Amino acid sequence: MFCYQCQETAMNKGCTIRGVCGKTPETAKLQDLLIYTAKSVASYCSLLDGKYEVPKEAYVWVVNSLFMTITNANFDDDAIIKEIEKGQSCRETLESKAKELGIQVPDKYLQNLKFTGKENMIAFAENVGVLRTENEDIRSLRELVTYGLKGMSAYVEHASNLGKEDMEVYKFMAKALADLDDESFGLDGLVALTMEVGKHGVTAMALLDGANTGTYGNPEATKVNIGVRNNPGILISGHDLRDLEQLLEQTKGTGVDIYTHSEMLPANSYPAFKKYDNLVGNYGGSWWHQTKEFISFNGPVLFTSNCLVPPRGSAADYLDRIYTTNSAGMHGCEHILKDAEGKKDFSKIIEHAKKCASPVEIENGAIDGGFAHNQILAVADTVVEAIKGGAIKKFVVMAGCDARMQDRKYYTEFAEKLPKDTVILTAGCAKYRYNKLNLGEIGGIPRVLDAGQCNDSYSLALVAMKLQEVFGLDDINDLPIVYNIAWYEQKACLVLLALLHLGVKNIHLGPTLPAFLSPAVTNVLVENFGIAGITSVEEDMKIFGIE
Ligand code: FS2
Ligand code: SF4
Repeated sequence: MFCYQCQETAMNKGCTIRGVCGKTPETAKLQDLLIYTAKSVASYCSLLDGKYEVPKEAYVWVVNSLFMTITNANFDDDAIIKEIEKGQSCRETLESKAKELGIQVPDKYLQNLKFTGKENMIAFAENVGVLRTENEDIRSLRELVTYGLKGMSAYVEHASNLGKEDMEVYKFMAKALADLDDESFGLDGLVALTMEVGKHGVTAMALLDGANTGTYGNPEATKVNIGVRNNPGILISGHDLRDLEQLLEQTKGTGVDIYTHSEMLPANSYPAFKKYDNLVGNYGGSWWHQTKEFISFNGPVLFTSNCLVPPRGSAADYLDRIYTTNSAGMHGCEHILKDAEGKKDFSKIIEHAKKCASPVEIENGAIDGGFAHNQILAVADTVVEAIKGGAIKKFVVMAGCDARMQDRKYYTEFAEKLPKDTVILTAGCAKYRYNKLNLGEIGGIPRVLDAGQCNDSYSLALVAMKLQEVFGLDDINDLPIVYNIAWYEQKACLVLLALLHLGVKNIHLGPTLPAFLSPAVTNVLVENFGIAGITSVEEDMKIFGIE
């Protein structure tokens, strides 16, 4: 196996024996084959576009396959094999259509290639992984594009679950995948494709934002309870709001409480969810604490997307309490499918919860949430006055992901040491490094403004663009905003490319720069966009001009 798609990759080079995330070599290779199959289906979608109305299901399959390979989404070999088989039959249908229309199919579209059985799949996958590309710079850009597309798949799939789709985004994703391994695409072509991913990333982010806020209202400033009640509970993790809605509806009046976990925390700030008495609040910290926190939670946990950690040792005892849906999967855990209308039956989880003890309290109090674009813009006058009057000197975007590495303590220390006239803008699970520190307020505005999930990073871009307009600035980089982003998985890659597309420069990325960036590609990012890593808290404060 070879995988270097996330920040925790072994030795910051690549996982070759087993994933640090827990991915086995078999799972890694099956995921490589799934990506390869996705490229093949995407190539047919692209080839037929304009000549035949490709069924939307083909694009949806491509999106879901990409999503299944995101870090910590799916560890279930059987589910991945099923998806590969689905892709093969999808490709066969498209292939016959191409033949029927007399369209010449180039070799790279792999006519008649079919794999049967796990062993054959794994054997074939040896040739189609990351290392298939010899030139390290071409490989670096191909993977950067792939990870950006994986990130985009998450946005697009959650939006689609709420009935919002954009065919142009689907078609772009298919075309980008189809072009990716084209030998005629040199470095310049791949750099241009990378930028295109950022451009469509902004569209995908806006699509999901519209889907979430259009369905559930605009998040509003909320104190989110982090304590527990004395009823059995279900913990819902991941990012899918439609699943949360269905779970809240189905648990109404059953005596079973619902708690959000990790990236589902921001759901507590949506008006549509606040009306449910059975939504108690948020339980625990960011995703990687789950192997401890799921034990004390006592009840079942529903994963609606990443980030899932395969439990080991005594933690494995709770495996029978894990349920998955959408792209998430884990061998030995029940996976819940939707019907044709997108409805899911969670009765089994609810019955399971009734037999479990109530959660053990691990903390109490409340944390601030709900500062997505609408809420921030509602207090824009106060914010602008605070900037003009000098009460707010700088905004520090500390969005992104959290993960296990010790050196992520940097972000807690950075937040603690920020002067009192700075405000942190955040989104994603990176906030768990500092959202319980009580950093205070400036004129009634919390010093940590949480826009929501990593999927809500779009809010931060909107706020920056609004401030640029209010202050009449030509360049978004003239705002008193600096970017100190923590990354872990592939959605962060998409957010980065989207910010670059919007013209944001000098983004600092940590705790380490991606292993998949070759020195030459890193140079392109440094020279054109001022991308940098992190050093020490003190040094970086100086670099950011924070005193
Ligand atoms: Fe955090 Fe994990 Fe949100 Fe990422 S919960 S690192 O994949 O999706 O951000
Ligand atoms: Fe390694 Fe990350 Fe890939 Fe898992 S997702 S195998 S930890 S690089």
